[in-house]
Amino acid sequence: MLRNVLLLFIIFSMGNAEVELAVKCPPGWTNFGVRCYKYFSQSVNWITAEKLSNCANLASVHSKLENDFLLSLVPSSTLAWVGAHDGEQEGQWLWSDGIAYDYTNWCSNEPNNYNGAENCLEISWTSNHCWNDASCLGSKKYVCVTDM
Ligand SMILES: [Ca+2]
Ligand SMILES: [Ca+2]
Repeated sequence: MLRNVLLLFIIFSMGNAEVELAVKCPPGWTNFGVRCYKYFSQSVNWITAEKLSNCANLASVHSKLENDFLLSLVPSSTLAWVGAHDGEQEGQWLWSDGIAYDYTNWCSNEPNNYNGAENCLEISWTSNHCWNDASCLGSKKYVCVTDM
């Protein structure tokens, strides 16, 4: 009996822990998995977005589910920066938050490094809402990620 009560207590405690995790995103940020995300509607170039103090990192994307989640934060027909760039070496894409580059959703014929000068990743391009490499100097809205 005592063992069962203990077990129930442990399960109940774990349940509470999950609830607590889910509400730990800062105000205005949305939880997905174990991280928090926020769409910012001012338009800035990629490096400005990445360095803004209210943006821990531009978001990284690691699954279709996460990609769909990010798109749900961005108004339709709105381009938004996320954190991948190939500025160090052409074609070698990295996420600014250091997490492995293990998923892509490029539009067909992208990334094309147009004019030899497209090193930053924008999402929600074309009606397919896929990825495009764009000039990092362009001003766009952006999505950030932070740990809980
Ligand atoms: Ca490039
Ligand atoms: Ca492109």
